[in-house]
Amino acid sequence: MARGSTEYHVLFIATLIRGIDEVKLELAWQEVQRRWYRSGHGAHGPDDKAFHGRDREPSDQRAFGPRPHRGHRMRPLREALITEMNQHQHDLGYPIKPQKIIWDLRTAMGLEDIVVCDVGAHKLWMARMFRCEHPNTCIISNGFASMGIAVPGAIAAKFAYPDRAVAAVTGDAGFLMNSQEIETAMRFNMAVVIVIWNDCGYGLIEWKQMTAYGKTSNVRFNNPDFVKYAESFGAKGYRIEKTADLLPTFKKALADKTVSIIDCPVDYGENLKLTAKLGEMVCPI
Ligand SMILES: Cc1ncc(C[n+]2csc(CCOP(=O)(O)OP(=O)(O)O)c2C)c(N)n1
Ligand SMILES: [Mg+2]
Repeated sequence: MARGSTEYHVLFIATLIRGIDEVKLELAWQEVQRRWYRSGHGAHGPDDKAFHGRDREPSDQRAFGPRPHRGHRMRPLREALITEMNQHQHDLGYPIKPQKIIWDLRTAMGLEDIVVCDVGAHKLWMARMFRCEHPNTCIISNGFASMGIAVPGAIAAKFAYPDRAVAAVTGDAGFLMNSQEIETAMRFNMAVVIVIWNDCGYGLIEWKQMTAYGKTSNVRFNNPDFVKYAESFGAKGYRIEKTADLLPTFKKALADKTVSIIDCPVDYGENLKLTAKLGEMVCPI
């Protein structure tokens, strides 16, 4: 099975369950999709024409799942996202904008390196903007969307791909849910970089509360000193005090042969700006 012809989630499962026959896995996945569509569900939902301004794919194509690059239909969307990303290349605002964190991380990491993303506002930004050139290089906790996956997930990814650099991208709350696993990574001498988007809050919940009610409630908290916390495990800790330090810190941490924890203050003022922008946007495809 050619890697490039396969959907991300199929390969994700295939690479996690190593040794499994990938052809069988593809067939099983196609069967799951066939049943899904037959049961009346669909990737696009009933208003597909209204949403995309055109008819759905022929059913035989849908049965085999979406193929994002077929006919270059997604190219305008991809180009729009790249243009958006490029705007923040030199943005030195502090706290750091989500787009700039993603820009610098993407720049510092190799295209075959792996990012495992947690759940929260940072995930929405990563899912929109972290540019992937290879399947399974950005693994995101969707579905039940459990917080706390990024740190143990990054350790698992490093076990599976010891030759690739691996980073966990996580909110401060999600990090604190499973940060004890730093001990595991240290015990196995694993080089993993943990990037904490620090907003001292449940950023996504705050975002939703603002959108729904125009005010927030019980979403703020205090954090420990993440540098000292890292050091207490024997890991390296960095606090980004100015935006210009971000890219060099990513590079340094990715080259380190140990666990590095990067405390990265984030400007979630961008969240509601994104909501407003998306409300005005017309789908480019
Ligand atoms: C285990 C679990 N508990 C609660 C939630 C609901 N939830 C989704 S995002 C979120 C806040 C995440 O905060 P943080 O990790 O700091 O990320 P941020 O949104 O600030 O980027 C919560 C509570 C969840 N998805 N998983
Ligand atoms: Mg947070």
